[in-house]
Amino acid sequence: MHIKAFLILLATCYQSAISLNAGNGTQKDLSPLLLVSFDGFRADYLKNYSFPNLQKFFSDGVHIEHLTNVFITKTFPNHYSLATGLYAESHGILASRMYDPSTKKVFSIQNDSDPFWWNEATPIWVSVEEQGYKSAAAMWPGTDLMIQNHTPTYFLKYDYKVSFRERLGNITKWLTEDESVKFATLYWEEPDHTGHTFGPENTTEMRKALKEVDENIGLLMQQLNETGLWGRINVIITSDHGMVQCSQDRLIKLDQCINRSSYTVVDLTPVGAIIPLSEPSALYKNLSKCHPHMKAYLKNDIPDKLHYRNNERIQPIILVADEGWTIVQQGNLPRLGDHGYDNSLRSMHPFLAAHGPAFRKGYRMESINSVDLYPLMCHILGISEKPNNGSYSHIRCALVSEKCTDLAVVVGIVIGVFIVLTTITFLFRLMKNRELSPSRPFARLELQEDDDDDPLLE
Ligand SMILES: *[C@@H]1O[C@H](CO)[C@@H](O)[C@H](O)[C@H]1NC(C)=O
Ligand SMILES: *[C@@H]1O[C@H](CO)[C@@H](O)[C@H](O)[C@H]1NC(C)=O
Ligand SMILES: *[C@@H]1O[C@H](CO)[C@@H](O)[C@H](O)[C@H]1NC(C)=O
Ligand SMILES: *[C@@H]1O[C@H](CO)[C@@H](O)[C@H](O)[C@H]1NC(C)=O
Ligand SMILES: CC(=O)N[C@H]1CO[C@H](CO)[C@@H](O)[C@@H]1O
Ligand SMILES: [Zn+2]
Repeated sequence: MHIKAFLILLATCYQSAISLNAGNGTQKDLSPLLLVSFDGFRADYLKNYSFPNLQKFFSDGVHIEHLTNVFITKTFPNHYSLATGLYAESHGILASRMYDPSTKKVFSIQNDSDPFWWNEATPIWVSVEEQGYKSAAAMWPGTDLMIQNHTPTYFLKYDYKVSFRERLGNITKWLTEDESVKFATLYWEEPDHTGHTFGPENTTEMRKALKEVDENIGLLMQQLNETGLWGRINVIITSDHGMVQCSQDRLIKLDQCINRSSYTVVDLTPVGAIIPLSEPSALYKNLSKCHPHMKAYLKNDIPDKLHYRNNERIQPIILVADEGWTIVQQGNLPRLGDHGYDNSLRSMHPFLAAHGPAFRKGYRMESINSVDLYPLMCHILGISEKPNNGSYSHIRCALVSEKCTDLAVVVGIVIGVFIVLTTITFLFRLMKNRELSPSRPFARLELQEDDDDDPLLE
């Protein structure tokens, strides 16, 4: 008994020593974490095209079929949600084009470097730096500018002309040359670019683009292998949003409903951000009956489920086009494929795959919320979470360190046990009935015979 108590005490001390160590920036053997995004990788591309390298990657790791991402389903808001675990209204990067009414500042993805836009949240690379580790980044949105007075220790200035191979080369160099780099992130523009240009229903062009994406994943695995990182690094491959086909006959033309002199456009499609220049109610009334495939909301009436209301930078009127519809003022279709629509649409969802010592092998999950990734990454790195909208419990079963039993297995076992018990009970009753029923009249007699046979009575 004493020995048992001693062992329990020993185990407790050992465990707390581990958890103390995990939070310390000097921990040498903590596995680094690499987060990779292939922009606009719709979840179901995985079902409809071939990805030999990606398949190999998650056959030995984790595959989460689709991520419910955040509204609006655009690149910058969603990359910042992956890095902060926050909805757009809480991290402040609300769209590709923003206007701040109190400072009159304007944000666009070409002019994004003012920390003002980003400082409402703390992305994971900043927490990593504050914890005493180093981080490295190759063009993940927001990593080439100051956020709360930090950039990653190593980063590349955004330049779409830099090849995937070069971005990857820089990342693996930083990871191997400096052991205190514990978090790295890598961004690539495809298949988003091809999806916009040709539309996701152009299977010829998509097949070409997705083949290249898979080759890049192959290159990633190969380089990590050659540098000795493969197997001891945790790698997450994911994306920000999906893509849907647009067309010239699914246009919503604002000029047919409202006068250009009555409003300013901050952002247009598929989510419009409109500032009325006079009384909003008349403008709102015209917009709300403008087109059956477009919804108009006054800021206060934006549905809760979108988590897109509580921020100064959300404009007084928001327009949301239905899946595949495009809002223009007048004129032609700007893009054959687009995203940004309601985040409950399957076509807007990306996927996630993970591989490394922290992850289970050959594990599949149906879905998580994209904001759940942030608490998972904090857990893997042993750094403390900032307040966020994600939930570690949704995704913890992807980790080897968690004791989880597959729900299907549990249900299977329960049903199995139930069937066995029922069968046994049934058989038992049947046998009992067979033995007892015909012999009932003689039961007394048998008992007497038994009594006679009892050696103790002799
Ligand atoms: C970029 O945005 C800032 C405000 O955030 C603004 O002052 C500046 O004029 C903009 N630059 C360009 C080239 O638009
Ligand atoms: C990234 O790698 C290239 C070589 O592929 C090198 O020329 C460049 O200097 C590296 N950039 C940084 C910032 O280290
Ligand atoms: C796909 O795009 C190519 C290049 O624009 C074009 O030639 C081809 O007709 C398109 N295919 C479909 C099915 O739209
Ligand atoms: C999201 O998280 C932030 C930070 O904790 C919190 O302020 C906000 O209320 C949360 N949003 C929702 C909808 O719970
Ligand atoms: C026990 C231990 O390793 N403590 C270290 C934790 O990290 C700080 C610097 O961040 C060191 O000063 C401690 O020695
Ligand atoms: Zn895009």
